[in-house]
Amino acid sequence: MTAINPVTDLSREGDVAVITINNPPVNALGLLVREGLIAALDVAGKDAAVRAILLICAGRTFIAGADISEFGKPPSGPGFMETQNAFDAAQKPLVAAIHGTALGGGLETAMCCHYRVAVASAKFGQPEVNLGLIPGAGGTQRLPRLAGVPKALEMVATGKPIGAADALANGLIDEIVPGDLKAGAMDFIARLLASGKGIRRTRDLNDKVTGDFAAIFSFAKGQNMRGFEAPLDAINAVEAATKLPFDEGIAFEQKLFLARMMSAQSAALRYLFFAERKVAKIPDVPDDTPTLEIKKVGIIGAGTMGGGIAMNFATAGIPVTILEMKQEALDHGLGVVKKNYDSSAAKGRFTAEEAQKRFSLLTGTLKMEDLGDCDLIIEAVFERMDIKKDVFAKLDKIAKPGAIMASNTSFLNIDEIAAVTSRPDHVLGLHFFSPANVMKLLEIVRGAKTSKPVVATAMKLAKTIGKVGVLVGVAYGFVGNRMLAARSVEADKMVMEGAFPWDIDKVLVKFGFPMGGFAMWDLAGLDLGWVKEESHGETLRDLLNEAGRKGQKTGGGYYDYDAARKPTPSPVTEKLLTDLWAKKGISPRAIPEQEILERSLYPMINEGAKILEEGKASRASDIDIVWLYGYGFPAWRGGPMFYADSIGLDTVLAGVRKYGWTPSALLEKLVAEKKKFADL
Ligand code: T1G
Repeated sequence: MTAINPVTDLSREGDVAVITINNPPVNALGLLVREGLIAALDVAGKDAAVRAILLICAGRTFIAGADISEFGKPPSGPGFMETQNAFDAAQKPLVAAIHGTALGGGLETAMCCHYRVAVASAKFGQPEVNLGLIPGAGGTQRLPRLAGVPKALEMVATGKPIGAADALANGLIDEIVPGDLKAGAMDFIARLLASGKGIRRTRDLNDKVTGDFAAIFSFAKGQNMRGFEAPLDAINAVEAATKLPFDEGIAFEQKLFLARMMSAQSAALRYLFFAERKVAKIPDVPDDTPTLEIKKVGIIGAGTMGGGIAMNFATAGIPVTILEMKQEALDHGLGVVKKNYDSSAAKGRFTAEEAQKRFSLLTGTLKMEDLGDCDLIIEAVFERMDIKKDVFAKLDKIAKPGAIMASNTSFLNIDEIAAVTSRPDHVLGLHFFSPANVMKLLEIVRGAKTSKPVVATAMKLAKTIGKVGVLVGVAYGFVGNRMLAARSVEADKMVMEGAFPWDIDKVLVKFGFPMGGFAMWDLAGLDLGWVKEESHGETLRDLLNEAGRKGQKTGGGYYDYDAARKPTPSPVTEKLLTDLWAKKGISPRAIPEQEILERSLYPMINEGAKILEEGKASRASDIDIVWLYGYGFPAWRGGPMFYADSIGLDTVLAGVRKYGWTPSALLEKLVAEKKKFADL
């Protein structure tokens, strides 16, 4: 075994040279790896005793992509082009042995080999669009040559990985090896050498990129990308593989890749890639903080939220006891869960057996005592403090010692709830977002007395159930809803100045949100938090509720909805609003789009700055992750705080002052010091 460099070893086993990459944690294709590959290929190529070369990786995965932390820095040493040219120059059969996730530059490196074998659990992807990039190491030219244009388009435009069976079926890999990867690969090489097949450069394979692909490309280009630029560039680069000779196609790819690398959208997405991983780092809770084992979960309330929350744990294989007050409510709640699982199975997301297995982990009860053996109990009852206090006081007497008691409250004070128990150190908030079994965000609300092991347990549990857990402090609405409230107040004001709800939503959708705030209210239900006795027709929302228009669930709210729930501006809402203006003597004015955008985003940013000031979030990028996963903030804009940095905090502060809001002291301080949120 020769150490080519710290991350690259070269050994010879019989007449096979074995290049082993060992660059933890994911064997990223960083400078040392590129240098090591080029050097190892050179040495192996010159060794007369070598008849074939095997590329394999140590650790958890094959090369999982370029080293994202290198991006945005001046290039040094051999780049992706020199590396792939070294592979193309090889005169001996090159075989890649793949396990884990061959992604981005990793899959591109494997495709520079002449053959590829993999274990059945391996995954293959070109996720570059998720970073606002396109494959930049020949992937757009080699992938269609191996897997065909349709599969290549699907992979580069969506960034979604495929499994080994799919890869084999489409010709991306040559064999799935049973058992030990290396042994299987060596056996493949022995058969390859015996067959006399020799080298097979991917660049020379043209069958799958020859033909008429006009229809498939025009369909792919016609998809709504909501202002996100990378997918279209990726599609154009793959199309070049069907129109240009290989080297010209590579040059075309490189031009687009470099442009994307320099783009603001890619900078935002690369920022989010690391931001999402940073949320797990809690300044005063070390990574080695002991955690509690969660073997059984109790849920109080089998409503929409309780049922959805329960599904997260059952899907992760954790048994759940779900408590309701009445049998009818319990049966209904469990029935909804069963329907959800069965419809997912019917859509092929998983098998009917898997659906049944998950559902069988749910046990219904009407007795709170049955939660006595749960390690974690989550309350998901009405959003009223008196009801929650009553539940926690009772739960405190039943939950076993060491059990964690959590509230799914969206707004309320966790410290107040914890105070009615004898163990506030085991109380916190687990704020799921509706639909709880779908939305990835989980706000983990740390009470003043919540212990560090309980915090660490919650953060770890978030990962177990496939959520992005963000630690937040106790404040009305925590982080996401607190900032949403600031936006909603201003939106309601604009409605009372002359804007229709759809005028405001349109601006947010154009900015890149999947839907505007009013459409979101229609989805959640206008009666959420609405109290009939306190409603006097003073606002559009009151009038709509009083007219029974509670949103999608009643077929109409701010918008009218057809059977497919497609929204259209409602003449009923228009009439209610114009009558309200008249009643209040308001002369409606058309509000310019830029003003609507500023009055939608700046209040959120200002509130985010206050949250940071108060220490209710660990860092600005955590706030961006909340908005990405909780509210669909367009990822290619980085999140409200990243966006604020990108347009300049002085611009935001000037807007805050122009519209007469109280500026955050932190925002004023950063502007005075010419700093950004990213500098915190
Ligand atoms: N570069 C640098 N660091 C990376 C990395 C990467 N590509 N991938 C992961 N890490 C770090 C991550 O920050 C974390 O660090 C640790 O590894 C574990 O990651 C030329 C230009 C591979 C599926 O987009 O999807 O190739 O926090 O927590 O959940 O065309 O990481 O421990 O210090 O995510 O098991 C394309 C990105 C790049 C793959 C593993 N490749 N990575 O998931 O662990 S662009 C990607 C992932 C490219 C070419 C283009 C996941 C994973 P720390 P983790 P995981």
